[in-house]
Amino acid sequence: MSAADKVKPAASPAAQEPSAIAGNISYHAQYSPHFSPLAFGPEQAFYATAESVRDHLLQRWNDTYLHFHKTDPKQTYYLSMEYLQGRALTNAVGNLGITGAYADALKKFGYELEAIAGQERDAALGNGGLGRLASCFLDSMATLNLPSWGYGLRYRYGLFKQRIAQEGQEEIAEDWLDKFSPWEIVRHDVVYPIRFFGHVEISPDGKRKWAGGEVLSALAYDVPIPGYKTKNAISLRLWDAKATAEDFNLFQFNDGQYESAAQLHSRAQQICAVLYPGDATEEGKLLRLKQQYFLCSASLQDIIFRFKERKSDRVSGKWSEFPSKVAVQMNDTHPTLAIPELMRLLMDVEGLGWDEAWDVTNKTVAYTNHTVLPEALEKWSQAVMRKLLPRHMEIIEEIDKRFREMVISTRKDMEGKIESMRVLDNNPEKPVVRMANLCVVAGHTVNGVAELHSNILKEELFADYLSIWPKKFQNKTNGITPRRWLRFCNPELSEIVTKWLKTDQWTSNLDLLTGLRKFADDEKLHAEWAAAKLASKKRLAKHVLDVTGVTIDPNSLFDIQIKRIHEYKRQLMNILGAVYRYKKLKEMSAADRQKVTPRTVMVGGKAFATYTNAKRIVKLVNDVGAVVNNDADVNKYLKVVFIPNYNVSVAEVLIPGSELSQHISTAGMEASGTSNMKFSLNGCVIIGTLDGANVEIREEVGQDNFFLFGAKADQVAGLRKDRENGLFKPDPRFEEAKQFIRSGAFGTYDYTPLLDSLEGNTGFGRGDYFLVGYDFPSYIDAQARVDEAYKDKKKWIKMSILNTAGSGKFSSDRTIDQYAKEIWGISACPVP
Ligand code: CBF
Repeated sequence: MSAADKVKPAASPAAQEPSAIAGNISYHAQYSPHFSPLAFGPEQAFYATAESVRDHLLQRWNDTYLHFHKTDPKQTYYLSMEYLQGRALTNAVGNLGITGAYADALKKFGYELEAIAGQERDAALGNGGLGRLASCFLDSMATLNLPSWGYGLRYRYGLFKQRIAQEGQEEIAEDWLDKFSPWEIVRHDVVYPIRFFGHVEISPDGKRKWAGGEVLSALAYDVPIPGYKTKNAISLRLWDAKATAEDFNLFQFNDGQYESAAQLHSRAQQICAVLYPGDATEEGKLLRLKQQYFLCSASLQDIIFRFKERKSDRVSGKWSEFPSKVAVQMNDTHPTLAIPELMRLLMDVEGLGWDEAWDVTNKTVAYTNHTVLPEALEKWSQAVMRKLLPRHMEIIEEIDKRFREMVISTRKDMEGKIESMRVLDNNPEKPVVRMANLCVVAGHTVNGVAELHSNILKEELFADYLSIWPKKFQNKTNGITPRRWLRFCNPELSEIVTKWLKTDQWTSNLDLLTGLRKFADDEKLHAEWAAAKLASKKRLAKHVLDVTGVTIDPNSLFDIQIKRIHEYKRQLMNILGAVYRYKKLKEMSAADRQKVTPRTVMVGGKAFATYTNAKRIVKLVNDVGAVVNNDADVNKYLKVVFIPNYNVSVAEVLIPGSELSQHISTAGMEASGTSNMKFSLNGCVIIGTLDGANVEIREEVGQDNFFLFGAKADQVAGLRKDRENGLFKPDPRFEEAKQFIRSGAFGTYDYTPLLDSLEGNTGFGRGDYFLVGYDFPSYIDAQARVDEAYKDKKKWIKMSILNTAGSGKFSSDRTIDQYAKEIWGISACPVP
C-alpha cells in the first residue's frame, strides 16, 4: 500500500481543510496518469500537490477571464522573450493563503511542505534581470487586480545548467520539461498560423499581401499567475510551435525518407527548442529572429481575436477603439517586430490605410529599454529580415522613410542628426535595421528602469529624439515582488517584521517597512534580527556544503555577489580583492590575523557559453577558492566559494543569508539591477558604485548604511580618455593582486589574456574599459570600512534593519502601479 492510500482520495477541487486537501492530493496521486499509483515518493508527492493547488488556481483563473470578458476593460499585454519564473509551488500556496493547510495536509503523508516544494524544477525561461523582472511584474499585475497578461515562448530547454569542471564552466541542457510542468494548461483551442519567408503579392487594386513560404502553428500553453490575497489570477501565455499532420509527408516516410518527410515538424521544434540560440552563425541569427517574430505574431493575432471577441460589433470599423482597449508593452527590443506585425495585420488583414494603422499602432505600443550597452542594442541584417519577413521589411522601410520626411519637413535643425536617428542603417558594408530606433519612432512611450539610466537615455542614447518628442520619455524604477523575495523566501525575518509592525500588510504595501526605523536601536529587535539572520546563514552554509563540499563558518561575514558573469559587472574586481586579502593574510603574523574580520566570499552566476573572458572569471574564482580554502594558515579568516548553477531557487537560499552584497558595476553600465533590491530588502548591506538603482537604494536606506566607492557615471568617459592617453597611474595594490595571480599562485591555467584586459592597449587588452584599475583602490578602502563596521555587531544589525526599512520603494507593486497609470492607462478590475 502506498502512502497515498492512507488517505481516502477525493476529487473535491479547491479544498480548504487539511484533510480535504489531503484527499485531493491523494486523488491526483492515484488518478493522474503520470506515475504508478503504487509509488508516492517525494517527487510524486510534489506533482500530486501541485495538481491539487492547480485546482485552486484554475477556479480563480476561469473567474478572472470571465470577469475581464464581461467588463471589457482596457488590458495590458506584456511581451517578453524571457520569464525567469523559478519554482511555483511555495509562491502559489503563499499567494492563495493556503500554505498552512497544505503543510498540514502533507504531514498526513509524512512530508514537510518545504521538502516537497524543493522537488520542483526551476522554470528558467530567461537569462537574468530582465526575465526575472518580467516574472515579478506578473505577480504584481495579478496582485493589483490589473487586467493584464504576459506573453512569452515555451522553450523546451531554458537557461542551461552550469557545472563546474576542471576546465571551468560547462553548460548542460536544462530539463524543466523532462517530466512535465504541472502548472501549464495546453490550449488546443488557441492556435494561430505563423508564416516565414515567402514573398509579397500585389493585387490589381494595389493591395500588398504576404504569401508563400512556410506556415507553422503557434499553440498556446497557459500558466495561471495568482495574485496575493485576491481572487484574481492572470495568465502567462507561452507559445509553442508545431506543424500539422498535413505537413507530414507520408509518401516520403513510407519511402524511407524519414528526415525529409518530417522536415517542417523538425523546423517547428527548433523554434522553441532553446532560450537564446547561439547567434555566431547565420543559422543562429535566423532562428533568433524567427523566435522573436513567432512571439509577436502569435500574441498580436491573439490580442486582436480577444478585442473582437469581447464585443462582436468590433469586427469591423472600430479600430480607433483598439488603443483604448489594448496596451502592448515591449520588454526591451526583443519584441520590436510587434510594430510591423501590428501594422501588417491592421493593413493587410483588416484593411486599414497606413495613417489609420500607424495611429493605432503608435497609441498601442510602448517600449522599455533595459540596457545602454552597444552590443545589446539589437540590429538585424536587412538581408536576413527581408528573406524571413519580406512584408515586414517593406513596412519598416516605409516607417523609416516617413520618419526622415517628418524630420526634414519639421526640424531643419536636426538634418545632420537624421542618419543616426533613422530606423535603417544603410551602410553598404552592413545594412541593418536598428530595433531600438524603431521602438522609439513607433512607440508612444519609452522608459528606462532606474532614474540614472533613464537620464542617460534622455541625455545620451536617445537625446536627439527628446527634442522632437519631449513627453515620450519616462522613468520607471524597477522593483521586486515582496512576496517571493521576503515573505516566502525568508519566513523567519518576515515573522519578525510582522511582529514589530503589528501587521502583515507590508506584504502588499511595502512602504510600511519604514515603521521599522523607530526600532532600529531596540535591543530586543536586534536579538531577534540576529537570530533570524543566523538561521538563514546556517541554511545557506548547508547549501554550500551540499553543492561544493566546502564548509563555511556561519559566524564569518557572508559576502555575496550573484548575477550573470559580465566584465561590466566586475566580478573580476571582487576576486582581485579576495586575492589581495589572501596575500595580506599570508603576510600577517598569526597574532594579527586574529584581529581580522573572518569573511566568506561567495560568487555565483552563469557565463554566456561563448563569452570567453566571463568563463575565465568563473575559472579564476574556482581556482582561487581551491587554494585559499585549503590553506590552513588562513582559511579560518577567508573562504572563497563559487556557487554553481545560480538560479532563482538558489537565490532564495542565498539572499536571506547574506550580510554584505556586491553591486560593483562600472558606473553608468548597469541599467538598474534588481538583486540589489532583494538583498537590501533582506537586511543585507550593499557595497557598490553609484550605478543603476544603487543610487536610489542608497538614498532610501541612508548613505551611512551603504558602502560607496568608485567613479561616478559622468567621470567614466574622461577616465577612459585619460587611460588611452597614458595618464593612468595604477595603485600598487592593484598591481600586487594581478602579479600574484600571474605568478601562478592559483595554478597553471593561463590567466594572461584575462589580466591583460586590465592593462593598457596591449595584446588582448581593451585598455581596462571597465575601469577596474581606477576603482580598485577605493574598492579596497571600502572593504576595509566593511571589516571595521562588522566588528561592531550593534552597528551592523542597525544597518541591516535600516536596509530592510528603506526598501519600500522597491516593490514591483509600486513599479507596476506607475506603469498602469502613467503608460498603460489601465485600472484595477478585481473579481467580485
Ligand atoms: O531591467 C531589468 C534588468 O535588465 C537587465 O538585466 C538587462 O537584461 N538589460 C539589466 O542588465 C539590469 O540592469 C536590469 O535590472
